[in-house]
Amino acid sequence: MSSSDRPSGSGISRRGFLAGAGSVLGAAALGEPATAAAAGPIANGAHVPVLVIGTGYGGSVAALRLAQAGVDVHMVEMGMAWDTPGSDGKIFCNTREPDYRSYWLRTRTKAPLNYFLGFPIDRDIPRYTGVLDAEDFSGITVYQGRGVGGGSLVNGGMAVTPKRANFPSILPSVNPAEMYDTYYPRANAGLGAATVDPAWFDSTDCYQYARVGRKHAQRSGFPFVFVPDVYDWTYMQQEAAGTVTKSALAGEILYGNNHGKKSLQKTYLAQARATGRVAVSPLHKVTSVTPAASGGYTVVIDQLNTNGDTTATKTVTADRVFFAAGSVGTSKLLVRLKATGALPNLNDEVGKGWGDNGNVMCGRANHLWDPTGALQSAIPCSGIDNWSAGGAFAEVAPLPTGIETYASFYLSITNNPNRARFSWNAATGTVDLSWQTSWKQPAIDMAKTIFDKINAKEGTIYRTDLFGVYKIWGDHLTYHPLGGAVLNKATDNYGRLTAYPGLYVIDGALIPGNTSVNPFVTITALAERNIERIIAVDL
Ligand code: FAE
Repeated sequence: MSSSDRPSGSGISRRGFLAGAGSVLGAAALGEPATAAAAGPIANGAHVPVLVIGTGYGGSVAALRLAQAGVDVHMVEMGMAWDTPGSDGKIFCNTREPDYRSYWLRTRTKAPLNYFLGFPIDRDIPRYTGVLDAEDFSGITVYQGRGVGGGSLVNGGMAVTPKRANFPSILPSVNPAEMYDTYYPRANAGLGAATVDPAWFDSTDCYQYARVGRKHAQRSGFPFVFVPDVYDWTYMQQEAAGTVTKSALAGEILYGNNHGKKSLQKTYLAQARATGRVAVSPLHKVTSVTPAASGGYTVVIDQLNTNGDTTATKTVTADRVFFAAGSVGTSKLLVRLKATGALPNLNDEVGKGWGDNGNVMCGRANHLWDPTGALQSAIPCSGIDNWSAGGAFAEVAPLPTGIETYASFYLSITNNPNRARFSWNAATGTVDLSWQTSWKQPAIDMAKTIFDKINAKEGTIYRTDLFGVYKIWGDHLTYHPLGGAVLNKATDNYGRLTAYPGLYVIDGALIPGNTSVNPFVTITALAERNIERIIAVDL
């Protein structure tokens, strides 16, 4: 399929971008004069005060706070705007029916859970700049969101603040008091995190799977905890009542959510655009940043079409550049720019300290008297906490197949100590990651501290049909890449790349590999902390 015969609405016109911004972002984005936003995609030769690479959590926080401080910001995003419906009237496709919108430049899906009843479930799709990237390194597949909003487009929205006791091992150089008194509350408010109403949880069909998870956890003596999410809980209750279009209850997760989830497009980015000082260039990928002769930095950007081809290469200058391309995106850029001489003075910590947040998946086969429900909300709302005793926090995850599976499914976050390193491979012209599949074994052992015990208590077994033929553990992937430009090592204690005044890292690359829970609240809170200092001191 060529880019010209895509289903209608798949391309991005400037008009569609602005019109969509109105419909998706709400009135907040419309009322202001939008000086910077009106400028449109960045022009070749442009000069901007601040350029932000990437539109995920770190980038969105930086853009909003800089704009509120009166600075014009241009955000450059390699993925699409995701503001225009396809011919089916929907912006995103469903997890059960992945189409051209699902994957970033793949011709076959690569579902995290890729088998069911022992049969492979991946299917052919047209190559397209879809919303979920399954990026393969030699020992691990790293899932990431692609588009305006970054990971917030594809993730489960679980907005978890780590326990304060665990914080010193998460970010050792950061004062816990300032995080827990100021920046975590600020981040949670900005993201719109809230917890499910426990009474509704107890009565609704769509969380039967989580109630089974609770029963099994508690019977084995594990604390079961409700976990905040950025999904609009009122909307979900209306879905269950049948009064609004179904989204979480229609299996929308992983390839985008069309209604209730408050992705960054509806929160930080909407506020940022409402200032009139923030412009976004979707389908633009930064390939180089280097000091400019005249001061500031020269940034080279490839403009992409929906087939992933470069249609134009633009060179712009910026006084300051924020790397917010995600742990993998930022690390790959910095490692390559250091090795190829564009930013040779970056220090030797660049590329180090990468971890997978200890992610490992598994399923359990329940007895016939413990059905988990044909209707499952795709938005998780709870977890099993065995961090202090066993090094594992397990999200009670949905398996929204639309049929009764008698399966309990879990994504565990574990205290896996292994860390990998990104390095430049001159022979292939790519950045490699040293992670090895066998490095997941500590994560499996930690997850087993929960599930071996539950299985023994319940007289149940692990599912062996979800990740291959007779394979128990989903140990080939992570949803939570962290590190690669670690705070106070590759950067100073606020994300400054000190060898190059005006260059900053402000995303998950700063966090050294683990947050003990799902990471985006910590990424957001750290970005809030750092940008406040940078605005006060540097600008
Ligand atoms: P991120 O959100 O990845 O944004 C980086 C952006 O930069 C992306 O939009 C990229 O397309 C863009 N980019 C990359 N390289 C370039 C370039 N060269 N030029 C221009 N743009 C570029 O970074 N976390 C939770 O806390 N709770 C959850 O429930 C949860 N569920 C998840 C489920 C899935 C399936 C996945 C994939 C992730 C999940 N996460 C979850 C992880 C979370 O989304 C992730 O930690 C954050 O999105 C990372 O935020 P950053 O700002 O670091």
